Amino acid sequence: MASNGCVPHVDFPIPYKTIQETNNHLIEKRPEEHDALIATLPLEPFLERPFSFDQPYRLYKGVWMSEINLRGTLAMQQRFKSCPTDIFLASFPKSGTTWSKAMIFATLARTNNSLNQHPLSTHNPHQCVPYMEVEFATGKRQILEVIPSPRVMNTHLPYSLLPDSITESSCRIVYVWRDPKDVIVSMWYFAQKILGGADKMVTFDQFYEHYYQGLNSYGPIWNHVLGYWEESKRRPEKILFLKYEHILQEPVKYAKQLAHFMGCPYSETEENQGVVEQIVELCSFKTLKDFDVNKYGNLPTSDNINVTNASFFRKGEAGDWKNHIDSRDGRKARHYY
Ligand code: PAP
Repeated sequence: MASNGCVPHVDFPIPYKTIQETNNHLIEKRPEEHDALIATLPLEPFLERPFSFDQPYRLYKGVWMSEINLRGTLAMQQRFKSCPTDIFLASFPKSGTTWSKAMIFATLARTNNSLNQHPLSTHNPHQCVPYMEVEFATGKRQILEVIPSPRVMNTHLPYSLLPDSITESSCRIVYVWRDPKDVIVSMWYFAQKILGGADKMVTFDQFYEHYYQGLNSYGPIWNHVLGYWEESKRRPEKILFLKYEHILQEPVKYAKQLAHFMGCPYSETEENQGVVEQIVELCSFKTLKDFDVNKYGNLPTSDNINVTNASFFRKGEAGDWKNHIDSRDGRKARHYY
């Protein structure tokens, strides 16, 4: 261990799945110390939720969260210790998390792995980069501690709920956001895949209305984006604020910006050899979607539901909302501008 408690640097990141499999002995009992507090928090006021999981949603400091994520969040706020070299990917769900996980991981993993036999060809990006709240909620706090530096971790928490150890240290945060209308459409289809069809869901109008009112997991989305945007203006060296639609338009430009921000800029030689383009290609929607692991694999989840790796790859485009929202209710759509 390094003197600051962080595990020393390795030349390339190891997929989190591998670290987890070799450190199962570190799994602890699920944290329960905040359950009494959680039980006092307001419950979701709406009867029909998009997901019919057992977990009710609670309102904590203006943010709606499932009880399990909240349990993880409170444990994380209390116990998480960041390292200066940590890189956090923060995002609202369905804003480009999978893609950004792949890009960050591949940017760091570009020296020792041939891009042809890259871990991303055999691991879903979510198996490479952990989702912090869930890891804390399921007793895997100590596994996060043994990830070699530089650790890459993902959170869906708004800036206001991040542990002080993240906001007050010199570690970096990459934030990706997306047109909220496309976020809603993307989540609508994702939920259908998980639940096994639209007939198990609320109607799209109800689903839309929940988001519109901020009554969704990690919602309201507006506060989420605004919190990171404001902080990125204040501390641009701390937060890289990226937009999904911009990356789609100019992936090479943003891949370079990402590497620079992460402290591992591309060398002139790498640029001349086309390494940036290769990484962009490796992480592209089409390449990732076509890997067998993303066609047939599954992810374990905290809610004991079955999430297929394929469910993270649908269209991968900007503006699909026009096929759903305008045709239903143009008045609502215009509120977003
Ligand atoms: P998560 O927050 O649950 O991990 P996230 O990855 O943010 O989900 O969102 C999934 C969306 O990203 C999907 O959008 P869609 O439903 O509108 O199609 C998915 O298709 C898209 N996506 C996944 N990988 C990529 C990629 N490599 N490039 C572009 N878009 C991608």
